Amino acid sequence: MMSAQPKVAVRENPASNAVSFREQLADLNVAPLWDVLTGLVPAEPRPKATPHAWRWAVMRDRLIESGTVVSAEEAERRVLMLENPGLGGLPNATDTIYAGLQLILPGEIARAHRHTQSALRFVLEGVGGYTSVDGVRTEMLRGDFIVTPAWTWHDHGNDGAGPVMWLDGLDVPLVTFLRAGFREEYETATQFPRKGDSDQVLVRYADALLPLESKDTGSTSPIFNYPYARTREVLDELARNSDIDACHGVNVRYANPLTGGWAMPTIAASMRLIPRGYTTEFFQSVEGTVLVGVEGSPSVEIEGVGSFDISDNDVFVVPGWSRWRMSADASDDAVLFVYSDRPVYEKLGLYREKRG
Ligand code: GTQ
Repeated sequence: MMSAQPKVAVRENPASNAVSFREQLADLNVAPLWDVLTGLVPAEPRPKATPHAWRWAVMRDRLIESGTVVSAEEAERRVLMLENPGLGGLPNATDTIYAGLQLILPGEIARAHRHTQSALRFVLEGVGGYTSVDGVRTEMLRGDFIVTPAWTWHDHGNDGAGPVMWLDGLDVPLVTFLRAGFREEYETATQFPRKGDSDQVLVRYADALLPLESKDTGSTSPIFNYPYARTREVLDELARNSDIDACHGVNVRYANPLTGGWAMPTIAASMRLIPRGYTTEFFQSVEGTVLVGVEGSPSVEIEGVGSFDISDNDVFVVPGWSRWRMSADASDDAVLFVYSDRPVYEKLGLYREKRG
């Protein structure tokens, strides 16, 4: 849209009147690009997030304590958000991804709602937890990767005897940036009627048995629980029988069986096995990455920063465009869960990586 304003030729004259000129501009809600050009259009990305580890040994106690501070019913979702120290109090773990630790106690229900943000759950601890997605229920066991697609009804509960805790990964910062957030409450705390169990979903889609007339290429995988027991078995098999990826170790990515693409439209998730004594090559990519320790004693080295030892259920953030590599100590294979918003970059033609 062209404005009807006359075009004024502005000649910069810093010596005499640059300050007042800037003041005039500010009054007009405009600003000179030449002050900020190299920041606005940088030579390479400069994420604000810093490398950071949230230690399970510390976080677990605080999460359990949160159970005495607020009930799941009061909180709707009892979550401690992981705020990257480089981001000045934003509820983001990387510059562009949200992560939180959620607790649900025996007998509690986190009531049903839906929102346009997509969520993943990576289960850290506990037995008896479940989540329902559009009426289909799945149990939550440690290491399971669970998807809550955008705008699907979901409630969580705990039929067990102890606390259940997991990591939430959401595309909240992206949806906030795009001003595309919507949320609705379900009429009741849990969803009725129940429409079956995730096992049936898994059997059908994981065995590539699709309806004859299905044209569904849903942007989110119809499989919404990828159980750790199966993932671990596949990693073991790959470790025995295939070449290791120099940067990613033995790896599997969680795929949408309808498309072969990522399981979620905005988030890429994968599991890595680093054989004992192995160190990967350096890897660098634009997106920030969240890692969770699952087994063994991996460490992550970020070039120019240092090495971080990762214990079980520690959550670690590698900022975008860092050069980083993983290693496993000499005594145990290490397993790490990894997620990022790589699909967003890919879809926009912004994805870049460097190996080695
Ligand atoms: O479980 O639905 O960490 O709506 C943040 C927002 C979890 C959830 C979060 C949510 C949820």
